Amino acid sequence: MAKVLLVNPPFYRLLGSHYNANSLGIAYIASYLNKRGHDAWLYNADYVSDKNYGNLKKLFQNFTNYKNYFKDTDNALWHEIKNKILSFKPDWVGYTAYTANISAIKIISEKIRLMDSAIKQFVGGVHATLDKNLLETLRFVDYSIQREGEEAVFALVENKDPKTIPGVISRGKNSLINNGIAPIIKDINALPFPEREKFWGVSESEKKNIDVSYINTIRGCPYKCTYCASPSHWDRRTTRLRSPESVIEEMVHLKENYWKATKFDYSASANIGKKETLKIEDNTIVYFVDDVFTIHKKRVKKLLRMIIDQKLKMRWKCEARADHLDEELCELMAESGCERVKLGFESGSNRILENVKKLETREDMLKGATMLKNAGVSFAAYFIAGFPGETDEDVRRTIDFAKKIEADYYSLSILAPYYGTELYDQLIENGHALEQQPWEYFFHQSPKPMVNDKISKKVLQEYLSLVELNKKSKKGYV
Ligand code: B12
Repeated sequence: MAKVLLVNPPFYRLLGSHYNANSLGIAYIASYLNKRGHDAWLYNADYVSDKNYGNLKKLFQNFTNYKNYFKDTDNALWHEIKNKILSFKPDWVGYTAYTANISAIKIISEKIRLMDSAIKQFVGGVHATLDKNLLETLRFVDYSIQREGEEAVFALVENKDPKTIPGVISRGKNSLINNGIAPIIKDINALPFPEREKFWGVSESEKKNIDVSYINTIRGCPYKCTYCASPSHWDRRTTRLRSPESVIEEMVHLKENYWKATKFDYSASANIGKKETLKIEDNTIVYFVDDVFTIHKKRVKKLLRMIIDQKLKMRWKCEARADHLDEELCELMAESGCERVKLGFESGSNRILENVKKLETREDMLKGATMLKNAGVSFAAYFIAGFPGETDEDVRRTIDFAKKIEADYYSLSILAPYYGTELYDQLIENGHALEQQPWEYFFHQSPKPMVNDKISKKVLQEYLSLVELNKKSKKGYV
């Protein structure tokens, strides 16, 4: 039996906040191992036992402090994380990696190797899938795993030869050995539900601070928006959907085992400010973390009908596209307990929407938002400014559109061209030296546009000030 610790690196903590949810990627791997006789735990280095969070504005302002953590590799925070990992006495440590996490993983994995060279370390997740040379950056990490981690990690901890395990990149004598992308897990209904118990470094009473209500029902996304890493992280052609029956089974499991025991009175989120600003009763809300929950209309309607018929009475939220909505779907959403739909509008300018291959127009989006409103479903609007070639005129269209839709919550980002996106590759081709930027800069709370100097400060400020509209919101952040 191998002792395995799967780590979510710190991110929001470095920005002066924290994030207390269960990371599903590593939670899936942990349960897969535990079902097969290993002892796998989750360690969220972004967890803090505190119910007050930074608000979004503060996250923007804390960028300087954030950068300093990476310069000060001897900071107490890094030692705290190293000590937590060592106290588990792991045989294996695995890190989940978005692009923004790579520098943190570098610091932590080096400290672990210096303290105990017998511990084997691996990395997986989005950035590990997309950056085939990641082990050259992470010199103290032994293996990098591409795409789905369950089967590859199981084979690794069973001590199979890494050079023969599909999906694994290992070190050869003179170069890296890439064993290619593994075949997909065809039946994702058959996977065990993600681990929701074994949280390392938190007491039993603190466990109720962890939001375990995230559910993943789809692996992949068939769209090809140029700013999103999903099309290359997951193969667009192999998007897999769990059956409504399997999703219902997980919801019932969640309700019976977790919601009965605890009434959460907090949110897991980094940017809500004080608990009081969370204008909802509690946090027992299922979060469907799929890229686009509504991809398959017939399936999603069936699922919502089952939630209604079985009287689950579980509130839920999801991410969706406005052009998937129709009146029937919106009504089913309302009736089945939808607390919020998160809509990625991105821009109010059709020119920009076309450039980024959103395959939706401002008019489609307005139609979808109106249908949600008519059905009484609350929605959050997600926007991005700072696309290459975007002008003041485009941003003004976004501002105008944002006001028109009267969303219940606004999230306003500035574009970070994520590694692995079509946009990132286009920008490199056009001579942007993005590869010279530190990995930790690739997130959308950066204070100024990374790849656009055309938008005036005034208009950008006007765009960011849309956040003030949230003060009027009846429900606030959900
Ligand atoms: C839910 C979500 C969030 C949530 C929750 C994150 C969390 N801690 O759980 C929130 C809202 C907090 C969030 C925040 C951010 N997110 Co986010 N998020 C997602 C989303 C929509 C789903 C992730 C998920 O749970 N998927 C379901 C599970 C089952 O899949 P999975 O995580 O990919 O895991 C599988 C494999 O990747 C692999 N794997 C994953 N981890 C590991 C680890 C090991 C060791 C191994 C071997 C394998 C492995 O095996 C897993 C099972 O097969 C994805 C989009 C997507 N489809 O992936 C974006 C996504 C991952 N996020 C993204 C980004 C950029 C961010 C932020 C930086 C945004 C920001 N604030 O600026 C932050 C960073 C947070 C952090 N902790 O560092 C990008 C990453 C792109 C990139 N190149 O970095 C994505 C791909 C979205 C996009 N549009 O491109 N995110």
